[in-house]
Amino acid sequence: LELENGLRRAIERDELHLLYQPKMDLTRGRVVGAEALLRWTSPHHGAVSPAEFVPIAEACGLIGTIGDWVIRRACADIQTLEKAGSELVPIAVNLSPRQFRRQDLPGEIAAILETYGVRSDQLELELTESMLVEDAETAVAALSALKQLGLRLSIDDFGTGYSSLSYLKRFPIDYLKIDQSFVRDIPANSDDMAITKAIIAMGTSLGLKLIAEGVESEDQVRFLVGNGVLLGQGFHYARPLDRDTFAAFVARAN
Ligand code: G
Ligand code: G
Ligand code: MN
Ligand code: NA
Repeated sequence: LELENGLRRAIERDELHLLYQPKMDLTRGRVVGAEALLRWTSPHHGAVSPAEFVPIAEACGLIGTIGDWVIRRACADIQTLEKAGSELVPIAVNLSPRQFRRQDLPGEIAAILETYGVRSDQLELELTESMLVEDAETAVAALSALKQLGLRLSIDDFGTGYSSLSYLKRFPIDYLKIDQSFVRDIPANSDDMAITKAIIAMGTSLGLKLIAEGVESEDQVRFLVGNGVLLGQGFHYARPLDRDTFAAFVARAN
């Protein structure tokens, strides 16, 4: 409850911010995008992880406000980077389950894009697999509306949510993000390598682009590239960076 009250004031007190983790082309070392990651620095609790406060925000009804703030801030940052003459790459924001279920989400996002003069293909949405499996029919319709806006769509944490293959085929998505739990113990864990290969085979056969999360070593890069994964993100390349440090990273890499 204390966290909940703190969270209620977090936006007006300017305690939220976004960091950007580069998404890399593994073979060329170029930045092809970024994932926006929400951070809350509470004066009472210090740094609180979104893994902890997003579920609280969902439960107490604050997620609408916070989710809107994230999309707004990401678009404002894209506008700032464009004005500064930086090379633009698509920026991905994570959606929470309740945010995704809102009927007016496409309209809301369209209005924000318009406000900041951001093209729809510069914004990407990351949805977790578990958000899509509960009610796959409704998910197909909701995804289609977002896709029609021209947004890029990714399935995050892929491999952890038990998607049925028949639905995966019908989701109008662009990228599968291989969950970092499978990447972490490559090359030591042969089960994880087998699972990763199976995910790659499935994604490829469905015409999806694959991106690996949690890439921390050169060995992992070699395994991934050797098996056809051309994109990745992780501490091997960069931690989540503030906007201007991210822009400097892009300028250096690209
Ligand atoms: O960046 P970090 O490892 O602390 O993220 C922890 C979890 O919080 C991850 O699952 C990530 O997807 C999620 N997360 C980060 N930023 C956001 C956000 O803006 N919205 C939502 N819904 N989840 C986020
Ligand atoms: O659920 P999602 O994939 O959105 O979670 C992203 C989270 O993963 C972020 O909190 C980010 O800080 C974290 N992360 C990003 N790269 C790495 C990495 O290479 N290793 C680890 N352990 N975590 C990472
Ligand atoms: Mn994500
Ligand atoms: Na993930």
